[in-house]
Amino acid sequence: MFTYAIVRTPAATLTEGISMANLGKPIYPLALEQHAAYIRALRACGVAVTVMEPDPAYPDSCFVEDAAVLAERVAVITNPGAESRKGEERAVEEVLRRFYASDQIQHIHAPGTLEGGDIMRVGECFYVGLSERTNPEGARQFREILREYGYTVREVQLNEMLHLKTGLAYPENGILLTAGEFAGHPLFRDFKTIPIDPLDAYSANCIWVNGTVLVPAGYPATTARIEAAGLTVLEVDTSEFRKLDGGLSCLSLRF
Ligand code: CIR
Repeated sequence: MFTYAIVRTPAATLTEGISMANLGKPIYPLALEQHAAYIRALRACGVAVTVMEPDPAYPDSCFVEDAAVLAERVAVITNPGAESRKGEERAVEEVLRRFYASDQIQHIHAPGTLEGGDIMRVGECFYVGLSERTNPEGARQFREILREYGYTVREVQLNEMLHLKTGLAYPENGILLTAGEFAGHPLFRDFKTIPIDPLDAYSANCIWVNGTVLVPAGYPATTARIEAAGLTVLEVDTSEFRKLDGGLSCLSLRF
């Protein structure tokens, strides 16, 4: 269960964020509205939300998930792989110092790079995607840190997706949502897999929050499949974040 979440209000420079989506620029006032609704959804799931101030120097900084990886016993501050995002992690670390003791805070150091979107937790195991943003050295450091705190790590090579959780979500209960290059992946054959339609691939990025699965609004087939698996769904509109390849998981750190 999660007690806390950290989010960061999008800055007006959000419109300059990194994007491969080809969906145009986000509409800033609408992004702010959607962000506020996202916070309400987290609170409705029973977590206390810390809202960080926006930082216009970092257009992508509302995607706080990439700046840290959190577990009960350790917080790993990342070194983002995208040049324009390096440094976002410092403000996130400051906030995390309210929740974690100094000896529970560890760092990924250059030349290692790692972004939280490449980490998917399943119980005591953390899957780490090797992507354009997370390099083998970052994954190696992550493995060493996690081992020290009693967790295990498994690596997954990415070939197409931005981040591991761009195409995968674990809504607990042994269930895995899979899209794109992860559909039928041998590493995940022991899960009860819910395949996401290729045209709805964006909606694979869902989050489990204390018994409720937050699903992006506008993907009825995905919602129906998750509900058919016996899970409770809450839809949240993230259309403006999608324009920057950002989804539900990217917008918060949950712990
Ligand atoms: C980026 O390219 O870094 C941002 N525009 C989107 C980050 C999405 N984060 C995530 O999937 N964890």
